[in-house]
Amino acid sequence: MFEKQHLTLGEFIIANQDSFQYSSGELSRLLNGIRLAAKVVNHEVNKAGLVDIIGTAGEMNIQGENQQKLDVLANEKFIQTLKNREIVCGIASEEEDDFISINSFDENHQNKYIVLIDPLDGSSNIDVNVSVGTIFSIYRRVTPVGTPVTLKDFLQPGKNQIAAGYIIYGTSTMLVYTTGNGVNGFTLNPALGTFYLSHPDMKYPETGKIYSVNEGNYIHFPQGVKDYIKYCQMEEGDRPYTSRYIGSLVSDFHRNMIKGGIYMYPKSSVAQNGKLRLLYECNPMAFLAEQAGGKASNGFRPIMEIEPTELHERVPFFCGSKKMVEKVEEFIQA
Ligand code: AHM
Ligand code: MG
Repeated sequence: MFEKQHLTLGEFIIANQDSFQYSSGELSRLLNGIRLAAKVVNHEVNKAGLVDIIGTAGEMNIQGENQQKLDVLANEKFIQTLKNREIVCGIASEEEDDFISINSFDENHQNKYIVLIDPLDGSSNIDVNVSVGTIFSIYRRVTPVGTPVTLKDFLQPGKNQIAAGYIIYGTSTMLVYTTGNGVNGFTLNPALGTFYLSHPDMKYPETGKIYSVNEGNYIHFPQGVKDYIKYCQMEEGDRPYTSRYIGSLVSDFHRNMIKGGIYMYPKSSVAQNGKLRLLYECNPMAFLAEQAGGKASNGFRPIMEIEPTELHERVPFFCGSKKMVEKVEEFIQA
């Protein structure tokens, strides 16, 4: 047996393969593919300040936002790695208009997993040296194996997720993921290029003292959200809370999971469904949050119960320590 603190990510994946209900080694290969792509992207993100690689690529993505060069690169690296290793039958990316079908005309192609990915989230932070992240989400396809994937395979509710996780390119690079058996975090030793289990069985504190929201949008928020923000700022009991907002979902989520807190991206009078994407951002984070004892909601119902209707759909998002999410729901539903 390995000492827990000395386990590498590769060893951990193998060690846990058998505890996975549908174990066939396929998911392990897929997670190993993500591990490899994460290392490549980490290398690129880290040298961003050194070479002339930052700046916009001059293209707009499907969301109408300026794409940074590193987004494009991260997108390519993840897609390439997953394609080359022939471990998935389909990929959808926040940076691509449509999903990608892999080996769609090969009847012998037995792969049953699809991946949804936000290759580099929080990309407005890249050129100011602030942490960004990759978010991924894995499902089993619902259409028959050996046929081309269809939109139906991608439009599954979050509760169908098999695995989800993120990579945070921060002061250290970490990979945090769940396969439905709790959440484990691995830190990259850059000298060796190896991820080590550093945060076993991560748990959200039941409640916390941090709220994370873009308060610049306050005036546009629904009344319930405004009232909750005022509640956070009120001097009573353990309040006022601390406001912390990086503007990089992975980083804000990671801090709140460790310290206790809530992340909010509400709908507003200028953005009917908020900003975050259900499939690429909210569902994977919701799966991680619930596996860590936290909660994720659109203000009315659990994120993972929402039936998606389109690939790039957006939803209001409230995620964090259980008691805090329940409190904001109370305000929203009042
Ligand atoms: P992106 O996918 O274009 O990077 O946008 C997602 C990011 C999140 O990481 C972050 O929490 C949010 O957008 C910040 O948005 P805002 O600047 O509106 O507060
Ligand atoms: Mg994003």
